[in-house]
Amino acid sequence: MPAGLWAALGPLLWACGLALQGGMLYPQESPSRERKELDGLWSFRADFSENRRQGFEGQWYRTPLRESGPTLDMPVPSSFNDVSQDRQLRSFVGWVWYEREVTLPQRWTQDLGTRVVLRIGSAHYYAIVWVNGVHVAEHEGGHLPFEADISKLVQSGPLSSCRITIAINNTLTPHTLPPGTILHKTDISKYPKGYFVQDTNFDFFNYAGLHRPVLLYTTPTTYIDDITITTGVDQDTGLVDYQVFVQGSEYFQLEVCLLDQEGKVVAQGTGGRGQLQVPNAHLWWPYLMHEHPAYLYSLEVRLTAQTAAGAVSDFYTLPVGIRTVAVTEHQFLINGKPFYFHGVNKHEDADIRGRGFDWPLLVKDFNLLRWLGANAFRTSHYPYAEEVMQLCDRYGIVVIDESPGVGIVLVQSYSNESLQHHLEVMEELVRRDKNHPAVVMWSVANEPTSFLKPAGYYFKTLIAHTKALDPSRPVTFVTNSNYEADLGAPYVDVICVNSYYSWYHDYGHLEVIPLHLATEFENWYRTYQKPIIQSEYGAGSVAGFHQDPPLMFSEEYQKGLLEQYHLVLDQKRKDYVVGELIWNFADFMTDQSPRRVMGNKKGIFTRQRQPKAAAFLLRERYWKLANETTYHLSAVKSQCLENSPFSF
Ligand code: GCB
Repeated sequence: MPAGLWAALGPLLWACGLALQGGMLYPQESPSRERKELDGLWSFRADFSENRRQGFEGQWYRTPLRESGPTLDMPVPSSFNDVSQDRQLRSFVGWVWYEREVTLPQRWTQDLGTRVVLRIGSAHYYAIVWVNGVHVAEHEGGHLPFEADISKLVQSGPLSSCRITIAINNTLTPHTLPPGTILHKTDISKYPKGYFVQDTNFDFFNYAGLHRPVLLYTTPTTYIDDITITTGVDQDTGLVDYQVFVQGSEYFQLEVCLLDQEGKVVAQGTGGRGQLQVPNAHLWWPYLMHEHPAYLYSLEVRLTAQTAAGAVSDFYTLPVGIRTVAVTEHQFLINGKPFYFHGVNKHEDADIRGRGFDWPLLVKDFNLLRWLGANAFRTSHYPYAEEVMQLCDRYGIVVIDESPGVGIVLVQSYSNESLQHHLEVMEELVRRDKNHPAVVMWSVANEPTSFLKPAGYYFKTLIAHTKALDPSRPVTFVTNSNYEADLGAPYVDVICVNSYYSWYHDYGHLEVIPLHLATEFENWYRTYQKPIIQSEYGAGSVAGFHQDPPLMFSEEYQKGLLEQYHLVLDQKRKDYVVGELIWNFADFMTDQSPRRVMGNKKGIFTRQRQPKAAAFLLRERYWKLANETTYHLSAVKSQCLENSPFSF
C-alpha cells in the first residue's frame, strides 16, 4: 500500500487487526510440537563476481553448493566477516550463499497432519531461501525472524533429507533499515574498474550473515498461530486479556489456563479471546524494584480441532508477566510506581562471531548487568535476538525495544518507500515482542535528521501506527537534534536525548558539562512537558590508558565525564528526568575511520567484557539508585547491601 493511503487507512486496519497477518510465536517443544536446530557448520560461498549475480545466473540453489565451486565451512549463528583470514570477505558487499543438508524424522515427511516450518532467526540483510532448489521464502530486514511452511515440499517425496540454501545480501540502500548508500568510485585513474564501497551513517560495523538460530519445527496442520496478551491490574487483581489466533480449521475449541510458578492453576478460560482474573496477583516487577522481581505466570493454551483426519490438538505455553506501564508529564510508571531507568545501551557484538548469537556471551552479559545493578537497556540500534528478550523477562531487565531505524539522514530515506518499509518493520517487531513484559517502550529510530521537513509527517505516521499496533506501550524515538528544530518530538511519549558534551566538542573541558546539560534538559522540558531519558552519554577510553589529570581516551577521563553528567542527572531526576543509559555497555566494532581505534571504545566493559574504571563508578551509582527507588521492600535493600560495592 502506498504510504499516503497507508496514513489514511492504516489506523483502521490496525484497529481491525487486519494488518497483522500471521503470528511469529517463538518455536517451542510441546506435546504437539517438535524442534530441530540447524546450528553448526554450513557450506558457504561469497559471490565475488563483478555484478555479484553469478550465483543466480549459475542457479547455485539447484544443486549442492560444492558442485558449483569451492565452499568454506561457516558457523551458524555467526557473522561471516571475522571468521576467515580473507580481508576481502571481511568487508564483502553483495550476495553470499549458505547451504545445509538436513535429515528429517520420518514422521515429519510422512504424516500429512504435521506441518513443517523453517524458521530463520535473522539473516542480514536481504534473504532468499530455497529448499531442494524450490524457492520458499524471501525476507527484507536483518534483525527479525521469518518462516516458510515447507510441509508440502518435504512430504511430496516423501523425502528423508532436504537441502536448505539461503542467499543473503548485505547491501544497504537509502530505503533499507538501516539505510546506506553504495558509492561507485568511477575515477579509473584511482580505483579499479567497477570499484564500489558501502557507505553508512551509523556507527557500528555492518556485520552480515545468519546471525541467529535457524531451525525446523513442527505443528499440527491446525495450529495456534498467534497469541496476544495485554495485562492490567485492578487493586490486587491481575487482569490478563488474551486473544488466540488459529490457522488450519474453523472448527475448534480453545482452552486457556494460567499457572503460577508453583504450577497451580490461578485462572482459566475458553474461546479465542477473553479476560483472566488473578486474585492477589504477583506482579512482574523490574530487577531491584521488588524482592521477587520478574514474576512470570505460564499461559497454557490448548487447541482441539476437528479435521477430516480426526481430532487434532495443539499446545503452546506462553510466559506472562502481569504489569502496567504508564507515562505522566514527568514520570514513567511501572505498576503505578515511578520507575527510573538506570542502565545501558548495548550492541550485539563480540570478537570473531560479530553479531552472531552466542549463549555464553549472552549469559555473561546478563551477569554483568546484574553485577552493575542495571535495571534496563535499550536495544540500540536494532531488535535483538528473541532469546535476549526472554532473559530480560526472566531477570526483570526492562527494555526499550528499538527498530533498525538508525542512520536515517538522507532526504530519500524519508520517502514513501522508506516509510512503508519502516511501518512493516514495526509490525514485525511488535508482532514478535508484544508479549514480553520486559518491553516497556518502543523506539522507532535513533538520531534521525528529525529537523528535515519530511521528518514531521514521517514520525507522526510511524508513531501513530506503532501506537495503534500496540496501545499498551509508549512510543519514542531517540534524538540528538535541537529541541526547537525537532519535528518528531511532538509525537513521542517520552523524550529520549543523546548528548556527548566534552567529547565531540569542548574536548577536554569536563567543567562545561553541568551547564550544557542542565540548559538542555530545561529547554526540552519547558517545550514539551514530557519525561526525559538521557538515552546516551559517554566517552571513549582505551582500557589500560591512565592519565591524571584526565585526558581524553584515558579511563580517568571517561569516569570524570560520567561524574559531571551525574551531577545534573541527580538534580533533574527529582523533577522530570526518568532515566540514564550509558553509551555503551561494551566496546564494539565499527567501520574503520580515523575517529575509531579498532572500533568504538565508549564501553564501560571492553569488548571481551572486562570492566574499565567507569564500570565500578556506575556500579556504585546504580546500586545506590536502586536503593533509593525500591519500594517498601526490606529484602531488596538487604540484597542491595549484600551486592553493593559499598555500604549505605
Ligand atoms: C551516537 C549514536 C551511537 C554512536 C555514539 C558515538 O549518538 O547513537 O550509535 O556509537 O553516538 O559513540 O558516537
